[in-house]
Amino acid sequence: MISSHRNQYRIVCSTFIVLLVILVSVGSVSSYYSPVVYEDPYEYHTYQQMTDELQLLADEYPMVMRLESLGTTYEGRDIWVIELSGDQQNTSGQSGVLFMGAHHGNEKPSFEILIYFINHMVTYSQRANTDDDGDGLVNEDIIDGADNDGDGLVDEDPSEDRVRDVLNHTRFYVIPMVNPDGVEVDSRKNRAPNYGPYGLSPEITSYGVDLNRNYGFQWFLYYLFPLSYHLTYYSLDSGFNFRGEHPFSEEETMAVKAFVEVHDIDISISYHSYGEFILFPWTHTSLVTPDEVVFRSIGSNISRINDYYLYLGNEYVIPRFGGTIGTSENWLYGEQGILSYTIELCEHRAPTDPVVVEEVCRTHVGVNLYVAERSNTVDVERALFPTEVCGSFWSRWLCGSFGR
Ligand SMILES: [Ca+2]
Ligand SMILES: [Ca+2]
Ligand SMILES: [Ca+2]
Ligand SMILES: [Ca+2]
Ligand SMILES: [Zn+2]
Repeated sequence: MISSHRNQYRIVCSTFIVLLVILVSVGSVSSYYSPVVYEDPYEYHTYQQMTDELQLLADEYPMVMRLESLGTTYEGRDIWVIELSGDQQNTSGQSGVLFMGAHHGNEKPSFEILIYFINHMVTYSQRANTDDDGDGLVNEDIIDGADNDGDGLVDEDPSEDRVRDVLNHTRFYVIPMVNPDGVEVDSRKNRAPNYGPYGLSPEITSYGVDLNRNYGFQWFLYYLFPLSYHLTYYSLDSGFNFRGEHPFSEEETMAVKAFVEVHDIDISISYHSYGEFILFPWTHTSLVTPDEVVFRSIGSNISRINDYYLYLGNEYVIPRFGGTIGTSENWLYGEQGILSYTIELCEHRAPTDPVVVEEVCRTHVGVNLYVAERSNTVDVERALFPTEVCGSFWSRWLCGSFGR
């Protein structure tokens, strides 16, 4: 009896050990073969990494790309502008588009998608039509947000010819980091010192201006309607949204202004994060602009590509008086007549999932290409479809010469 008990005990023990060994080996085998579940967080470019990369690309692709500095920031960094065109000599007969990122330095996807875009444009412009996904078809699924060939993958075989064609008809100006000082320290504002709300203090009171409140368009409305336009809030120099001492008080906004004033630009997009929505003027009133029809048409097509929400001018969460003064969008349209959009990328300010970042980058190559194609015809469209703006007395006050 004793020995049979012992035998049973041995059998149970050895079975247990065998099971344990099987479990451990299966476990290790399966973890060896299973796809990697955890990925390292996405690493956004630093200012220096971007600068190095842009310089390399400009050296490698001089036939389509030029790199220039618009000037330097308070901390001495160059504000880079990249010009992309199929014809570097001749600018006549081409339309122009402007893309900007990182007015707010902590909104990383806004510059990342533009660095990706520049890479895409230069490499695709220089190579033969390629079957990118290796399915035997060439360029069957261009970047337009749709699965054109119905294989379950979206935008997997972008067209090289499309890039060449766009570059022959359009001149691109890309300012990936308007606010490199802010990017460097992950700050919304730039890094210049403030001397009180109006620059009257003898000592430094705080640092940084919200560059997307510093553009000069209809600032007098702050004083006419101080409560509606939250004068005290936007003039608090230590605040998150400080507008600056006066319009264009900052190196960065001055640099953008000087550049825009001497270039022909038809459409612009200023990228921010986050929220997944699209805005167009006005940002300081719910009145619509004389270009509402064209604004809506382009905006809804952008929305079809990136699946973001398009806010219509007259449904803004903005009362007729009130909203935001000093945005790039308002100045680009109101003073320069450029069809200007703001796109808030992503569900989070700086997503860390590489798959999410890759997708937003790729999708916005499609948005940028679409806008460039459309820029070839907007002059004619704007003349054909003017919008009658109601309330002309107030619109003239609120919107300057554009409030026809
Ligand atoms: Ca291709
Ligand atoms: Ca293919
Ligand atoms: Ca597909
Ligand atoms: Ca597609
Ligand atoms: Zn922003």
